[in-house]
Amino acid sequence: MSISTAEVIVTSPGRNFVTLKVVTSDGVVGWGDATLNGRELAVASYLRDHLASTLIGRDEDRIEDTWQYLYRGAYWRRGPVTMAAIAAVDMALWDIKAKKAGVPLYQLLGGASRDKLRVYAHASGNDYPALARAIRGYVDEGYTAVRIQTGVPGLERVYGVSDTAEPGQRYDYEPAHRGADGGAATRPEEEDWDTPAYLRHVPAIFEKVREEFGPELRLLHDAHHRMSPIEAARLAKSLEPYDLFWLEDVTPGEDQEAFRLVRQHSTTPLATGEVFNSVHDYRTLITERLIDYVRSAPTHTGGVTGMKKLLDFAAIYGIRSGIHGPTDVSPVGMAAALHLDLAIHNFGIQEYMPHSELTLEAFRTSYTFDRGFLHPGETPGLGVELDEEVAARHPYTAAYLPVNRLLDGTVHDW
Ligand code: CS2
Ligand code: MG
Repeated sequence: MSISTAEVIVTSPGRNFVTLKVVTSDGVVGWGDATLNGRELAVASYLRDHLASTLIGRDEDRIEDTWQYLYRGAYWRRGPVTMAAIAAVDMALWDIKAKKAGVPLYQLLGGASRDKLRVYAHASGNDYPALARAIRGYVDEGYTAVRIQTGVPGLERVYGVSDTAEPGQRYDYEPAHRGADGGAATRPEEEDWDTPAYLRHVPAIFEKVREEFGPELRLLHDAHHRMSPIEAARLAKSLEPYDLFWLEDVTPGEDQEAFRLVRQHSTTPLATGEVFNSVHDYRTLITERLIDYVRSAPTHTGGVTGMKKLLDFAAIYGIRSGIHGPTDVSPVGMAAALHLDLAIHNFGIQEYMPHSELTLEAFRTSYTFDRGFLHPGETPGLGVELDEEVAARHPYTAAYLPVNRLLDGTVHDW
């Protein structure tokens, strides 16, 4: 048997997704996610114009060989566009292999290492009362882990903080923005940032959260790469009394050595890697045990095959998974994460930002959520199918993540 067609579908049911549909000569369909937020069409072109024709006629069962062919064989290695394109092919081939075997993908990855997957929710609020309401909503739904993002006095808007953080409306938070009328954006919006104000405010918020919600709730925080190493060290140290599950992306990730300084000053667990795309991005961080959780997603790291390499490498050093699960990873990519989460030994936690109803009308999923835990389900393959008719009704609409500037106008990390 061999691959007959490889088609790229770009659709926007609520937000943009790039999906690869691979069909074999005997009619088995595999789906892959290649969504790269704000750069979707670059990956779609990489797949359509450079990879699709090389897939036709290949043996769909040779997943590792195909991965190496696309990675090693391309000469130009790594990078988010390349690795998202490889990810889509890889996921589709695993989907096909598991469908042919008649088993959910996690069975091919070694079977279940646990019964269910602890997830963390996103709670945010511009002020403490709004934040507390959002946390309470999640606790009432049974969540045992919550990411806390807060507005900062003096800043109009802070990335990751929803304007509508009331229970029931909180899923509205979406990091990429279309144009003012809901049409195509022509350029990213810009947001202000002030590190000293943030560093002063955040510990006080965590003190209140611990006071109100007690010691057991797992608390996480995402610093979104905004600090210098010494500022990051100060934040990690100042949050120690509040016993975080993790502090994420304290400083820009490509400077791996910077984490040494943070580590020297604090025992707050550290997570990073959502913008990484290869195991090599983590070498220093993992071998020197500078972090506690790897944040890559299958969609951005060469699929199931790329993630297995990373997760096994991390496991040797006792480092656990915390796979990136924002709404800009499609339900196909989310399912790939869940099958890996269930199978690996070094699972830590899974990020869960539920997709909108419109997105879930286009992508039919079989993963299930129950009181703070997810399970990938027992449907053969990944367990997600794209309804192409629904997809066709929602064409691509340009949307961008914001750009971040300091109060004096300097472009800043984020
Ligand atoms: C965030 C994301 O989920 C997270 O931890 O950092 O919202 C991230 O900013 C987006 O996925 C960017 O596309
Ligand atoms: Mg993050």
